[in-house]
Amino acid sequence: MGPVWDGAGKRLDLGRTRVMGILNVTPDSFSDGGEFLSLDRALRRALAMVEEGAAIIDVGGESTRPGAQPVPEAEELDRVIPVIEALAGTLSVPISVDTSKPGVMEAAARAGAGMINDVYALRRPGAIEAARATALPVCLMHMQGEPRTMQQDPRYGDVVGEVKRFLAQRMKACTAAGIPRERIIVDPGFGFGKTLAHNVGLLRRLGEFQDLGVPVLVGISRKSMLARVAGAPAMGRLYPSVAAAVIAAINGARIVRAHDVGPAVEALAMVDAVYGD
Ligand code: 7PM
Repeated sequence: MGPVWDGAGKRLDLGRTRVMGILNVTPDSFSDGGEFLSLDRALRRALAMVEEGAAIIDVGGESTRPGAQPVPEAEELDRVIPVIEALAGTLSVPISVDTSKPGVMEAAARAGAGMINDVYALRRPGAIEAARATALPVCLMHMQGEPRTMQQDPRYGDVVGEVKRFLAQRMKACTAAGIPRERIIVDPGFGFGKTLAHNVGLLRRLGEFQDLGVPVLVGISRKSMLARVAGAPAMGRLYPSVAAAVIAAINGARIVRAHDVGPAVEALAMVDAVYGD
């Protein structure tokens, strides 16, 4: 699997599993205190994650939590673009933008983003064209339904087969629209329209996603499935998050999305020492 390059020329080497640090710029995470204080806090948080070993920072301004309401484009732009601009000029690592909106993709690319992370897998009208125009790598994530209702009775016949088929279809739509497969990353979308059994099945059989022939990204950090397995865990779901990251890496994930970057980086160093080449 070749390395993925970002548009701003910052390299992301996927020769071993890398950690993507999560930077939420939603009002619930960086609330009031004024515009500049929240920008400063976001910058400091991103720098801390890079110091802990993050190879990429994922900036998101639209909460996709189950039951969440959509955010208007103007508000999402106001949240993420100043942060991306500041990070792009400061950080040594590429910046990913977590968005489904074509206008945000284009503005983020102009502001220096190096990757597009879309939980809708570029299904929104105009998203494929916008992503293609940026020439940036894209992460296509699987989701059944939409955030507001996706956790109301999700069903699959064969969850792994269906998620793989969806991702293969989205890859095909992307290549047909002019996004080369060298620029595509796929993600089974843990927690997005899935029961605990679906999530566990996906993690158990994550290795089967290698068949798609592109890097696999996994986001499990702090998700509710961990609490349901570990039972009101101590340390805010940290230990089950790290365990899930290790399982994902052993099963071929090239990028692990994490809130707690340092612990994930240290754990993945063990995976690399034992299983890496
Ligand atoms: C509440 C619940 C807030 C869940 C935020 C979330 C993924 C992602 C998210 C993922 C990719 C979170 C999620 N999850 N992008 N964005 N893969 N590619 O845990 O699993 O941050 S939002």
